[in-house]
Amino acid sequence: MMPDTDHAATQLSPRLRALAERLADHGLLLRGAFHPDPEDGLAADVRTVALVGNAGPAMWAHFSAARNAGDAPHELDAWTRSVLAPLAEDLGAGVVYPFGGPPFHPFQRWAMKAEGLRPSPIGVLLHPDYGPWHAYRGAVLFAETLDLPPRPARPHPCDSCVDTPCLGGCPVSAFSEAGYDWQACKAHVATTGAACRETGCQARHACPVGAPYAPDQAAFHMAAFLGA
Ligand code: B12
Repeated sequence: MMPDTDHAATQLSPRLRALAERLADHGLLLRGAFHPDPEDGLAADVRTVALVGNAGPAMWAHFSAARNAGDAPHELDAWTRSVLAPLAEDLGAGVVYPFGGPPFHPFQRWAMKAEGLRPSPIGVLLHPDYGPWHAYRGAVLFAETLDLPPRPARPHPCDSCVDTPCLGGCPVSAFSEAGYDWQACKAHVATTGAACRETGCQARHACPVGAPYAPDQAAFHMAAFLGA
């Protein structure tokens, strides 16, 4: 992710700067951008993909103020569409979302291209500042080849992590070399896993990097996970 400074903002191409400014009105972040290859599965006339996401408390504050219970069980997805669709249209761009599948757009692969992040041992991409506490809400698709935002190289925090507390943090050992046993995870969260349900994934909590979501946001995401 780009540092949140005026200096970084002035290094953005005008259209990406306009996007970043409009996103900030809703507590969302321009996470980075890339020029897609055919393997990204997008139409040939898409030349720049700008990833939109959340980290820190800002999105939750905006969403909480605007949320509409009538959109349950997909309130956050509905809010995301209501923000991103008009914004993309104003910029003469398209938009796709991480939800709505299968099939799903490969947002994690795109994030690796846009931001240079790498996965943690538990699958989620680890951000040097936000740790595992961040996510993607959409991708704005431009037909123009825009200059990409600067992407300073930063160390991947997992490279210097010796005892992988995330892997030991899951009460039902859902994460292993064999992958993610989401059925075991979900069964626990739905029944005896009150801590997971109320405060968020305990494996993510065990990671020392980044500040966790507030309990109400974490509980909201875990409820969405149970409904998925
Ligand atoms: C299906 C899905 C799930 C399934 C996973 C099923 C499975 N077999 O692994 C379920 C419903 C279980 C799930 C759960 C969660 N997910 Co999920 N999920 C997705 C979704 C919608 C599609 C993934 C996919 O199939 N992509 C298609 C392939 C082709 O794309 P890809 O980028 O190459 O796929 C990579 C990932 O799938 C990744 N991967 C593999 N195993 C795992 C395991 C986990 C836990 C994660 C997060 C990723 C991951 O490796 C793939 C290869 O690069 C993505 C959104 C998206 N569109 O990508 C979110 C996404 C991967 N999920 C995300 C998150 C945060 C979670 C949760 C942590 C949510 C929560 N509760 O807070 C939970 C994990 C459970 C927990 N203990 O908290 C985030 C990850 C963000 C990040 N920081 O990296 C994403 C990107 C959604 C978003 N809006 O940002 N998820």
